[in-house]
Amino acid sequence: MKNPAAKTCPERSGRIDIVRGDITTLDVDAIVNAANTTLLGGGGVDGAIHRAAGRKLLAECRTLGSCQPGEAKITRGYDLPARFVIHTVGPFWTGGKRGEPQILANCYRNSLQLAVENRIKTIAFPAISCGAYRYPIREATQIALETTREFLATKDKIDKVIFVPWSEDLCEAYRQLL
Ligand code: AR6
Repeated sequence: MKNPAAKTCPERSGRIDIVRGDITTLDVDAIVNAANTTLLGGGGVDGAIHRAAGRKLLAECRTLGSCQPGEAKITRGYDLPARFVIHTVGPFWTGGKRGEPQILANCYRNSLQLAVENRIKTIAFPAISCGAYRYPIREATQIALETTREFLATKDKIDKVIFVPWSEDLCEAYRQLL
């Protein structure tokens, strides 16, 4: 991985791994993008994924139309090591009373469901909504892990889910929950 901190935060629990680093470098079947409703790129992990995947990703995204918060859509990975990108739109945090927890849980559930439908066995998630959308880290990581564990408990089609924290704070939050 390009991030020098990538060697820290390796943690494992059953089919869930935590690997700190740059999600665009991961050789997995699919990486998840924390996108916005236009699906036409942005900053943060969205910008990094579009830069690494190349212009063809944007071209395919233009064919998809918009994506509502909590929904997920899939494209190819183009120049990424990952074969697919699953684009989902997290909630913007405004205090937690506007359905943010349910929307965030839907991001994970719908992304995992799309993975199963596309025979994806390994999938990596960034910390959806934990950057520009300002979701509190502790609450967000709890929803990420709970929703994923519930999903994996009922479906055995996915071999590995990797959470990819970018910061030490996120890394620590996942580690404590595992
Ligand atoms: N690999 C892994 N995680 C990363 C990477 C990377 N290469 N780059 C950033 N992160 P954000 P959001 C972390 O802002 O909060 C975009 O402009 C980052 O540190 O990317 O869902 C979209 O277009 C943070 O912990 O996504 C939307 O407009 C996490 O990824 C908006 O931002 C998510 O931060 C979405 O905001």
